[in-house]
Amino acid sequence: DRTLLPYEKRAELTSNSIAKRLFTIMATKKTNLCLSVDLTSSTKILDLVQKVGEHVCLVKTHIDIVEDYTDNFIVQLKELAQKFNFLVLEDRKYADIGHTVSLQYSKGLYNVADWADCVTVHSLPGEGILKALNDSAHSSRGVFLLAEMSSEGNLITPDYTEATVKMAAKYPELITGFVCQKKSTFKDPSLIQLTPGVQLESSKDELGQVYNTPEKVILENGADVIVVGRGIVSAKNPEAQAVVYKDTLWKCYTKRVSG
Ligand code: 5FU
Repeated sequence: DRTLLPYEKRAELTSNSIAKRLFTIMATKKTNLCLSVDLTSSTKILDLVQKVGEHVCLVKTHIDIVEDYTDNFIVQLKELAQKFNFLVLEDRKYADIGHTVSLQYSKGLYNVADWADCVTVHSLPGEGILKALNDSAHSSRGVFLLAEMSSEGNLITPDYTEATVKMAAKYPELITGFVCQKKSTFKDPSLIQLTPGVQLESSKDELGQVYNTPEKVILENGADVIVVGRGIVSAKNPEAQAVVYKDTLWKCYTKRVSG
């Protein structure tokens, strides 16, 4: 059972450098919280990250929703990443043919390859998408492959999930882990389960997002890194709420690994 091993042990098993760093950061900072900073203003993002940086292992961006993007925004975000020791995940969910994805990844306005430690990728187009990223990403980069989604009625089937996990096994140096919802989705303890759709109370939003509790996703469903967006971002006091999430999530993890 991959989920019973502590993060520091799993860090020793990784083939991907970002998975190793992320496991190590979680063990050192004692946090498995990933903040999804889904805000559209760069100053608001930087203000929030300045406040919660010490409590997170990973900051997840959707860079294409930022209305005032500049290269300086990235410089400042990366300075905060250095200062607080967290990694940056651009949740781009690439889903095109390999050639196009290699351009989307390393060209254009955002030049994601330049700054994102890791990115999210759909397996839908087939292996070419991973070949493309393997060729264009340098060695300290990683990919979270989407094996399942949190949203209601999504079209991913068990066969699709299984084929996705098989595809990932061909690119051990590239793959950091899976975006998924279930413990049974994969077995390899060197890979990281990134699970979104988490709030303190189970609920739904009005557009199909489904929320499970920290206890459920960590103790039953095998989540290693837990993505929280609006649970923190929309709170009255995001900083205080980040601490609540961090403590709750870490308690579930320690319970899990202490058997
Ligand atoms: F791959 C996925 C998924 O299956 N569900 C998600 O919710 C990604 N996400 C992202 O996590 C989504 O794009 C948001 O950025 C974030 C969840 O935000 P929330 O505010 O906690 O619902």
